[in-house]
Amino acid sequence: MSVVILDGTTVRSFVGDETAFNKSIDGRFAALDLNGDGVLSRSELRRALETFRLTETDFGLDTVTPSDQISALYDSIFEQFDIDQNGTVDLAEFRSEMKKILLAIADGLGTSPVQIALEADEDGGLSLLQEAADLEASKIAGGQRN
Ligand SMILES: [Ca+2]
Ligand SMILES: [Ca+2]
Repeated sequence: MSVVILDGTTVRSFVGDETAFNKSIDGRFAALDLNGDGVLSRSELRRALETFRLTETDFGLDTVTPSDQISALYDSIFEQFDIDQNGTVDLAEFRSEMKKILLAIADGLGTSPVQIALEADEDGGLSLLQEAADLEASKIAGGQRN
């Protein structure tokens, strides 16, 4: 498990740093676009979500989540991303939704630094929070990134 410590300001400055943010989002999008057609299909996004979250640790070893519940969850996440509801998620939609998610997280965090366990991810955004924390750390460290 990975833990990041950050507050809303850290997240906002990451989202507000358009170069860093878009680079991060674009790289993620390209990695998710397995067939390289420039959009994310339902199955590509699902695969991404399976990578990011919904691992056994999310639910605990004793809990088995019915697969139809997981499918319903994937569908609702996909529909959230697919803003124009044309059945695919393009880069603009992906950027827009990730930005919304991160700003919502920033609002939730406020100004008090908190520890966040990455496995608690509810929306695919926490790996980006890791990058936000790294960006902040790199500024503090004078440009050095780990
Ligand atoms: Ca694709
Ligand atoms: Ca779309």
